[in-house]
Amino acid sequence: MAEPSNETAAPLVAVIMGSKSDWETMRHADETLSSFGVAHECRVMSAHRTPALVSEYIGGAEARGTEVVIAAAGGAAHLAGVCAAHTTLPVLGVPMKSVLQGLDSLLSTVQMPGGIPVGTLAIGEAGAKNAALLAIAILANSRPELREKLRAFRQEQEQKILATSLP
Ligand code: RP5
Repeated sequence: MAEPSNETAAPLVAVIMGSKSDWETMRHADETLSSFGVAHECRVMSAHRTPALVSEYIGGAEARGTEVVIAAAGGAAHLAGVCAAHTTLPVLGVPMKSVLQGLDSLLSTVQMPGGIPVGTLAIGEAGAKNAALLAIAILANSRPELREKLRAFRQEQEQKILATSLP
């Protein structure tokens, strides 16, 4: 299994997860960001096991040049909400599969009271991939080259469907 990567200085996207056990899912966010050439870093930190680290890391993210935070957690998944409490950067939450198939993670992540938003993606791998794509779409608002890459990626998907034939 690949290890969580620490890609570059000044990452545009911070990808954090509550446990190393989330990496097998969150590597899909890492791979998607890498495939678009987006500087990012992946770290393990936990809202309840390392609360001071989360506060310090997310509290300083904007000053380091980070523009989007992706936070993944499972179970009583408060990591994305805690991140959102510490920054006004956009925070994208990815609910991890769990003993309750991720429904607990989904509800814990998505049900933020009005005022402190978390943009919540699908449970598991699809959410990890889409969180990265949504982060790229946010960055693309001020980076035309990323917008072009997103258009090309959509066209690839379109072509795959158009080329599909059934037996
Ligand atoms: C959460 O608890 C983590 O995000 C992970 O999804 C879940 C289980 O963590 P481990 O017991 O595998 O460390 O905090």
